[in-house]
Amino acid sequence: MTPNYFITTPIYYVNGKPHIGHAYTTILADVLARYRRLSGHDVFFLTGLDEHGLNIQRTAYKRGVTPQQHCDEMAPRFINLWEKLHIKYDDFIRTTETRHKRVVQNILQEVNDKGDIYFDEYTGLYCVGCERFYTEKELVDGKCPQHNTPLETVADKNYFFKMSKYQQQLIDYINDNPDFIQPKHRKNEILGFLRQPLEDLCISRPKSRLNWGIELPFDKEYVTYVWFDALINYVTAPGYASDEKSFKKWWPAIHLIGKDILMTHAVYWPTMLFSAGIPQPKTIFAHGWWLSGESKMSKSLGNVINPLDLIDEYGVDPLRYYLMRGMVLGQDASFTPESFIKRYNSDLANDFGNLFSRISNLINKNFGGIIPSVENFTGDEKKVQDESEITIVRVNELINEMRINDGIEEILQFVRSINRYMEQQAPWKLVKTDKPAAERVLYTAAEALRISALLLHPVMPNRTKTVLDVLGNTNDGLIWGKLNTGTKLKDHELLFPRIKIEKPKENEPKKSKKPIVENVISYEDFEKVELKTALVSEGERVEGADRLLKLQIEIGEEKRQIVAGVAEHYSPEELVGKMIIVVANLEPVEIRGIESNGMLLAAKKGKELTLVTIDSSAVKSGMRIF
Ligand code: ME8
Repeated sequence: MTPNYFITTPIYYVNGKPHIGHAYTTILADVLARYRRLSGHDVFFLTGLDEHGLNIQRTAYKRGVTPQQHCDEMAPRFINLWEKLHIKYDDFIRTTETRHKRVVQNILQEVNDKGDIYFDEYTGLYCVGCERFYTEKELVDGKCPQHNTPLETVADKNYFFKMSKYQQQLIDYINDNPDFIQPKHRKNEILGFLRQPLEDLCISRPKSRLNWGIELPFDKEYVTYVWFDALINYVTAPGYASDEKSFKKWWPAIHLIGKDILMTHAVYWPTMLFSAGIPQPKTIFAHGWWLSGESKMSKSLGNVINPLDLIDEYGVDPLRYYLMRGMVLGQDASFTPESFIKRYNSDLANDFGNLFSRISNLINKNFGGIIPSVENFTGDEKKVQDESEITIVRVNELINEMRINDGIEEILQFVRSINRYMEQQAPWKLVKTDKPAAERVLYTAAEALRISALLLHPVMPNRTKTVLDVLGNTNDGLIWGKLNTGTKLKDHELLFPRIKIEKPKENEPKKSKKPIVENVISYEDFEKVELKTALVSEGERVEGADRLLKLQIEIGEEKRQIVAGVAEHYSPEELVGKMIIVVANLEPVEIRGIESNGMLLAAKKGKELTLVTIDSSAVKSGMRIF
């Protein structure tokens, strides 16, 4: 029977563009899924989007669109990025889909029928970024430990899930199943947390506060808390409560997550499953973060190169390779463009790419491009074969242990050993003195190259396919001796052209290494911003929006309309006649269905806000600010 393998990524919030963090976890899941397919597993790889909650509702309203419109506009951005990154998922779930809403309501009803839900009053500190409550003890300097932002005090009557009831059961389960939470230090973190009494979980939001969610099946005035909704995606997709056979085939899953969402996955989710009578996931694996300096990359791209931008210059596969080779799973890793180029040049251009070019050049030059067939092998060739077989077993073990970076290094060691074998045997000399020996060496090197390409295929599906296509052999498996002799090599381009590192010119100003402030931008970037003086000619409040004013402004001869969030600080009358400063070259946007063509400058501290105005008769509207 084919073994089954069900792997999931978190479902991502659609309140912003997909970023490197999203890309990392999804590539990781894709690589693991591909390795499993390679070793004969039947694989179900699930990813998707988390579309409900306060954050999404606020983002949508800020943009002047409905939450559903917002989600529908964002979903293709993720889908397109996954296509670009060669992500081969089996299902893409969106929590606004009917199939998911049904399962969430079904589970809520079951948990309620079991007596695990009650109604109560609650006041708590809520982080909208994390979409969860924090206790005072969890805060760092009174702020959210993940986002370093102040929390909102929320006081409501709400429904609660009796999470505390399952505390001991969860502790026992974690202790009895050592692979349940991985890596080990994350398991210890959760067990440490569970030494304190576990609180119950607030699982509803009154519609008066938030209506963008799944309605509770037992109270129409409330929607489901976004995490209670989102986690259930993992059972909706394989067919819980809709396709029993499929659910039985795939569940339990391996959940890949970032360390930022360990608590929700390793405490909320298992207790929900206990209550609903659903078996636990096989493993919850929390990886570390990609950092730039000290900060989490997904939050701090202001001052660094976005790794996703490297794709256009160097291709998808080198980025996938770098991300997989560069992170020890479970620990944080640091991204720098320099380390990317170094890794690319050494592993891909020098080792793997060079081996491929050498073999194909020599076969083309000396054997008319035909892979030679060989009968009598010597001990040297046998050694390469043995090494290849050991590598296959070792890589498989390392992938099973979630040591992907070590697995890749193992393959590269093998590639380097073939390069050494080529150096020692020097087939370019042998062709002149002992043609059968040259054939033997080139056959062996080409076969070892085919095995390496197959082993690297899950990490770099595109470029390794080129190698396999050139060798005329795409999927004959990881068995030595399957190389198609007699095949004519196909033409190909250089697989990984070396990246030239340009040295700064003598008299070019040197960039200071460490920015003095975060989110540093270059002078060129600043120069793109057109700041201009503008005269406010008319103003009125925006109906139904407490914070917005609609202003007519004059920038020199040009008349424009802007919508500004200053109504809590200025009346429209106060602004008419004022000379303000606006960003004049911003793309127009619609706010609450009203076009806004620019942004005004204001100074803000806490709740205080003051417009930047100019009080000089020498300044006319439409002047450029430098
Ligand atoms: O938390 N390095 O969604 P999200 C590595 N919707 N991975 C990173 C990262 C970084 N710098 N930044 C983010 C949510 N990630 C919820 C999940 S699941 C039922 C609901 C990755 O859009 C990492 O996997 O904030 C993290 O867990 C995920 O992005 C968070 O994505």
